[in-house]
Amino acid sequence: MNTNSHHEELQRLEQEASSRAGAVQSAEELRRVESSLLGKDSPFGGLLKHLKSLPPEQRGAFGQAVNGAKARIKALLEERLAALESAAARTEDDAARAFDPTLPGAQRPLGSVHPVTAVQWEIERIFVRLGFTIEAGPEMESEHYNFEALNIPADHPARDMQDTFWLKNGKVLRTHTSPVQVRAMHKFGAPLRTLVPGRCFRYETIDASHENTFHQVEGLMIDRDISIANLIALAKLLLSEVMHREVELRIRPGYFPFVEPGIEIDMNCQICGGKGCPTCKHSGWVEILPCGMVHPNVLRAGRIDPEAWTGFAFGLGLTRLAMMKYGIRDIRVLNAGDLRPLVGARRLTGPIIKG
Ligand code: FA5
Repeated sequence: MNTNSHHEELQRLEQEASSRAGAVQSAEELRRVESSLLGKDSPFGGLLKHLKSLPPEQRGAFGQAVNGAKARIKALLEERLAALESAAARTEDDAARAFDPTLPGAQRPLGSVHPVTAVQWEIERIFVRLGFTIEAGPEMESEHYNFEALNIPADHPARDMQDTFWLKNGKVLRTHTSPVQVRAMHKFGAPLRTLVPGRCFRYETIDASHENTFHQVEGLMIDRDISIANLIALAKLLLSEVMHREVELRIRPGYFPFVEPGIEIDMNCQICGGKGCPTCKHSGWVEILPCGMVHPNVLRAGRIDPEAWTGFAFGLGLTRLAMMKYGIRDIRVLNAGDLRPLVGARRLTGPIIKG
């Protein structure tokens, strides 16, 4: 190659630099172009070798041409870098201007637990604090545990107190959580403190306060010298803690074959404040906590000596308590699968209006 063609090569390099620099879109890409055009392995290396082979009188002019071309390419790349940087700054600026802090934030709907589950967890926390274990039992239950072990033999009229779903295999859908009383006695013996939240089933006519599928929480405490006073104190603590306020209780005699004596603890209706509404059947009171002292026959069925141990049991209407707590007027809402009334449910926080 002669000196003329080397001058052409310099021109070609400048043109290449100009078109490649124009095409790059980032500073990083530009650095790669710079190193391929001006770096160690660039065509300028070959041109410098040629410089050495020239006669001394031509070296000065050719050296100046090479350095001039290099300087122009460098300037061109720097200019392109400045342009890229200011374009990036403009994009950031535009993005910052596009954010309007006065607009309301995006609404992200949050899920929550079902009201019955929320109350169940709250009750579990209270009883775990008091040393109770949490147990579960089968929803498809034997006639033995659902009735016989609870002092309700086949011919006992109390079988009609709870309308039962009988299954083809001779078992029942448990009508209450009480069968787990005897199951827990078999498992743990005495002394015993256990809590059993669970689903129950009854062949009922459905209305605002009756479902065929609902939840109860069974409580059972067996020890030396347990009395009905312990039971009433615990009932008051439980209902007041769940409602986050002092509740009014009404205590009246109740009959259940598996307790003696049996009592019914009612709570003043938190929906109408005791004035009377469809939820409390216009009585101002809601049946919430039937209970009593465990019948000796039930202790015997659980292989516990009734001469040595006494105990109390209760069967809290968990679904009804959740309705009271969240102001849900109709029990059917809880199983209907429509989330809107449940999301709208709020704990009642107003003062209790005495009935
Ligand atoms: C019983 O089920 C007894 N096993 C409770 C018990 C346990 C008594 C231990 C003594 C000792 P009862 O049938 O009353 O009792 O039901 C208990 C509670 O469950 C009621 O007070 C009520 O709050 C709730 N309940 C009963 N039937 C329904 C229903 N169909 N829908 C919603 N809740 C119900």
